[in-house]
Amino acid sequence: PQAIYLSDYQPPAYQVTRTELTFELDPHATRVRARLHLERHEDQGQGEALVLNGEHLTTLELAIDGQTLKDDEYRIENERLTIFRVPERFVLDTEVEIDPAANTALEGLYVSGSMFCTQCEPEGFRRITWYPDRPDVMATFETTIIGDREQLPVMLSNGNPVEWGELPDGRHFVTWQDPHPKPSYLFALVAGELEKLEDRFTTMSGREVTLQLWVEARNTDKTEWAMESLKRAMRWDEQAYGREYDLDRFMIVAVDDFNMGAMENKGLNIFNSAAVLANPATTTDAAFQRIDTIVAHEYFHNWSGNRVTCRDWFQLALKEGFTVFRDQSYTEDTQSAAVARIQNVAMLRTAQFAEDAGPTAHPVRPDHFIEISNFYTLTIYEKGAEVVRMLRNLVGPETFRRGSDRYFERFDGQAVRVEDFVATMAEVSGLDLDQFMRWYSQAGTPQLSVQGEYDATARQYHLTIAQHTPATPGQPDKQPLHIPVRMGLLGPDGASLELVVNGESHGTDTVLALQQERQSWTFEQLDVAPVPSLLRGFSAPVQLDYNWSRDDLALLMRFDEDGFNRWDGGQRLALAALEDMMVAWRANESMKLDGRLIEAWRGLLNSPTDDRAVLAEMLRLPTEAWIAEQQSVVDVDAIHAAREAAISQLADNLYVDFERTYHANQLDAPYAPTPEQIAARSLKNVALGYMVATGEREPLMLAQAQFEADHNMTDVRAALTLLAHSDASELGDPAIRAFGERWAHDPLVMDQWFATQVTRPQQDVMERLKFLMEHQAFSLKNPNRVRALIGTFVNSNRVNFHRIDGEGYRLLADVVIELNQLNPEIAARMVTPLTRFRRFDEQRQRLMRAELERIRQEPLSRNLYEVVAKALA
Ligand code: HT7
Ligand code: ZN
Repeated sequence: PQAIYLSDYQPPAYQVTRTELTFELDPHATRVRARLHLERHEDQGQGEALVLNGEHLTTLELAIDGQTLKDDEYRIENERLTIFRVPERFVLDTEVEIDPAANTALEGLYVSGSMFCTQCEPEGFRRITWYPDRPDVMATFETTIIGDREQLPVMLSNGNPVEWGELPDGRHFVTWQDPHPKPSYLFALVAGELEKLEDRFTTMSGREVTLQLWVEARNTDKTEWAMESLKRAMRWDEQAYGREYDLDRFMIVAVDDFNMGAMENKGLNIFNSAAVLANPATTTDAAFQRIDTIVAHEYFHNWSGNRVTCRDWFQLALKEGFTVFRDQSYTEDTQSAAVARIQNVAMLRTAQFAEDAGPTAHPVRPDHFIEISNFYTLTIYEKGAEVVRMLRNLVGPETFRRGSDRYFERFDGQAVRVEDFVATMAEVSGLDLDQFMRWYSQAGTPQLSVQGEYDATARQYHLTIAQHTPATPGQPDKQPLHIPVRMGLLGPDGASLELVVNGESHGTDTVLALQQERQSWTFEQLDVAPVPSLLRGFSAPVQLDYNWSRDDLALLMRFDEDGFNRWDGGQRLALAALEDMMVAWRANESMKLDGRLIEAWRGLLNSPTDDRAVLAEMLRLPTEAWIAEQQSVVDVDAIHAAREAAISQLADNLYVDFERTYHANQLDAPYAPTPEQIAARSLKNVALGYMVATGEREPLMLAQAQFEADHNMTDVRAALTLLAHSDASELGDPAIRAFGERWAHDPLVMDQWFATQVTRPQQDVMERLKFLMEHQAFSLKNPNRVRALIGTFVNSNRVNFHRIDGEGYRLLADVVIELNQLNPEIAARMVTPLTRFRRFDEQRQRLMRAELERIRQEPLSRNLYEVVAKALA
């Protein structure tokens, strides 16, 4: 397969101004007639051939201005239709047949259960009809859908329905018009037996919008939360960005088979049912929050993505990074801001940093790819959002808002580039953002090495920061970046110290602009050696190295005025303590947890707090994945052993504190996914987890009682996990059985059942996994099932996936080989853990590499080929 380069970009030779589609739906033989109104681009000379994309199409008819094309007037080759000579302005009619029921890749038009649905981003539309399938071709769409009246009573597409009626042979039709010119990737069609929840929203200028959430009948009791989220997001976007909705109706549809979370098609968002359906009995707090975020994210795309779209797919972060930043800000404004930031950063600096350090590392704006759907990555989304956050922090919130207003106004209806966004911010702020642009072109996580020196005589503190971005594939040398480092200084008593530079006070919190490879700052008028609080709020996506003592970390954890750094201080202190324990484990000595951590946690558990959500986060030890990120050679077994030992020693030492916390956070009120209730449940269940870790019987009985009380899925799932992961099989096995029987009818709950079982740390989990792969509720064809069972095992049960006999690697490779045939996008995602083999010891490296080699022997999809080839390069 060939790579495509950003530097080869050429504007389209022809624009489609209007697209008329007619679908005659049939599971195995859908007919698609397309009438495209085309115009030659004014810069193109005559004689430019028309080239259209098409895949898996059976072509039945091709005609220009009503004249059927002769065989020597066109060529179909390499998934392209080339028509040699076309007029300056013309109408192209095509008719093709496609097979949606055989489409297991879930790109283009496919069948999910009894529904028809589409996924066109990034290049799925070419599986529906011949088209210039690229985002800089924008047309208005009129779509007529014809289908069986009984089986497909509801037939939806973008925009507004303008005509409908009955047809002979039990069929009916409906025509939809979308007045907003859009690229083909935003096209959508859904048809099936669906029911709706309907609501209304009055926009800020007083327009009435009909909101509809379409689901299959069995899911009508799970729609209210997403509708509330949608209205909240619509209001927030008006207030925070001045963005108003622009059609008379906004529709969301839930489908069971979907490769990602959801899709922002104009006026007709299609959602993975796991990303939209919720009720208290079936859905955990974490899932409620995730749904809220995704509903908001897709809605926000209406402006950041749809009204202003991307010129080409290299610019993907223009819409995704910005929209993730917008959804993060929404969550920070509507939930616990500190926890939202902590959770996002925890994910970024484990999973995204790992991506940036691995064989598939790429810049936020890549400059080449083989398969664009491999680039819906944490780097594009999450690092892309961090880059926008840095921009906002550099220019300030008011200027940023002026910049975004100007960006939306100036580029409305256009397909643009990252430069257009950054240049608008430079223009409104007057800042020079040229160096800042390197964040978009350089891959890899910058490493900051910080040194502090206190000069008692001069009463000065010198802070020196050096930056270095490691080499990544294809980018051996890096240039210094423009890095905002928010910081403060603490006195030995924890008080925030005034920051005086060149005689000028900056209060207790300032931002240092690091632009050179090495830079120093001097803080004056300091009577004591300060403890630096660095990178407050995680002001830049970098790896920070500073040699804090453990006492310093305990101080930051207790007193830092920045909530994020209080959490981070605790994580770093715990990491240091865990490192001691790993050393002891390797030497076969007993692992003793540093008493300072225990005392720091005792302090936390005993001081009054008004933010229980943050407290719950602070009481979680660093994850195995983050600990692994800190090691040059990942020692899976030592990490697991040390972490388990630390949990049990914290539990033994702080039992009464956890017990008190558990009881103090019981709720009487009916379930609601409010920030206050979520915080209480989170804290209560963290405490119960530690209580169970003592190995005592009593907390297990509390877990069993909580499971049986069946109050809400958050509590039930937390209790089930504790029971199922314990050695007390007489409690765990019946709970697993009861849960499986009760929820056998609900695939989204069965996904939780799968995930709970395959995260069991004991070695018997592999047999359980193989058994569950044969379970009737499991199917390799459904991405949610694959993620819940296989994905959870390989990503969240590290100690068993990385078993030294290679059994985990073999199992994953077998699954990936099967998925390669069924669903290449999912295959390429699932193989990720194997591609990180260079991080492990020699024996594991050999085993993982052997599995990658075995995969490489197969006839590979472009998706999987690209990832495996990069890993083995
Ligand atoms: N913009 C959407 C991308 C998407 C997607 C990409 C590849 C394969 C399947 C997909 N489904 C949705 C999702 C979003 O960021 O909102
Ligand atoms: Zn998105």
